[in-house]
Amino acid sequence: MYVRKLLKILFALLLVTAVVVASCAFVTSQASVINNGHSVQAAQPQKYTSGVEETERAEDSVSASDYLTEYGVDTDEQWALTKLHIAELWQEIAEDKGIVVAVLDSGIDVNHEDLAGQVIGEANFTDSPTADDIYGHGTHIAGIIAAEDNGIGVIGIAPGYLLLNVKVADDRGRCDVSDLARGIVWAVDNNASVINISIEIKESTPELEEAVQYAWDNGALIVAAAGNRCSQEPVYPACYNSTISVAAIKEDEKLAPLSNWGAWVDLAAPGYKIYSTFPGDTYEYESGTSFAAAHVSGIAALLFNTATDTNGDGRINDEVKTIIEAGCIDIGITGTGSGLLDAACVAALIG
Ligand SMILES: [Ca+2]
Ligand SMILES: [Ca+2]
Ligand SMILES: [Ca+2]
Repeated sequence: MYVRKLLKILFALLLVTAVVVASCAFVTSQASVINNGHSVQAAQPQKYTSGVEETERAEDSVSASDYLTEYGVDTDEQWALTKLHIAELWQEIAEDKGIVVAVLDSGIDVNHEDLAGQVIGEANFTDSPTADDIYGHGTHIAGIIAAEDNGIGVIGIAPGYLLLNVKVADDRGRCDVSDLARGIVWAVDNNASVINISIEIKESTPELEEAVQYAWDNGALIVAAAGNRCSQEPVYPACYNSTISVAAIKEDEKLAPLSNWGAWVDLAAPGYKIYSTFPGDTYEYESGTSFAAAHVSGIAALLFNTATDTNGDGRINDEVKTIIEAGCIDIGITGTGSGLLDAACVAALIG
């Protein structure tokens, strides 16, 4: 009798867990899951060392990667920065006015050597006892967006920018949709201009929709992963109108394995074998639309420095969104919206 009761409880617990996972799966993370059998090797931490070799290469010809090398980027590790032509935008936007980016994820290793001092606020909406990143996903996102230009590790799209650590996914990468909604509101109330959400939810809820609307009405821009189900089925919050939904491409400009696509996708960005920060002063490669979204969030953060309220509605998230969606190039992939985001196009639009 006792055993039967115990089994019943166990079964109930399993059921609850399954519901949570199904309602809100984390976009990506473990390479084995997201790469569909294509294994991605985790790299040893590598330090940037400036040297003669890089300088000489920069003088040979003037290409996007040569510009990046001058900025101290290892273009082999960070191929995405070359693909995005990010240096073109860095040249246009020199000043950081203190733009804040919220990372709604599994937490951030706030003591990471390549993110130190950048997290200015944190909140934990999960059952985990800590806002720290045990799972690893959020720290990787944070590094793509804002890792410091400090001669070590990697360089983020918006290097050294201020971050909010908003933990809405637990230490196994699972997220409750209500926690996500509360995290969005918290991020807006704590002055986030950009909100990165690399989480996919199958169905909209009124609470989530309301939170996303609250962000838009208050001048914040949400960038969300299109999801990794290799499907055209919409996911949330990516699918909402005010949100920029991002599919993932590989270096060859083909859709990344498992990346969603569809009429509801706004654009694409690099999201395959992306090298970035990982908890404990380490660095790893990850793949998925999560990381594609992070690149777009970084570019959005840069743009918040220069965009002006041309339509006079009192906020600039609409202008930033318009510039980003116009700053894409067609890569001939159905269901990737405006195409591949290109910082050179973006720079031309604001220059
Ligand atoms: Ca760095
Ligand atoms: Ca959208
Ligand atoms: Ca406006």
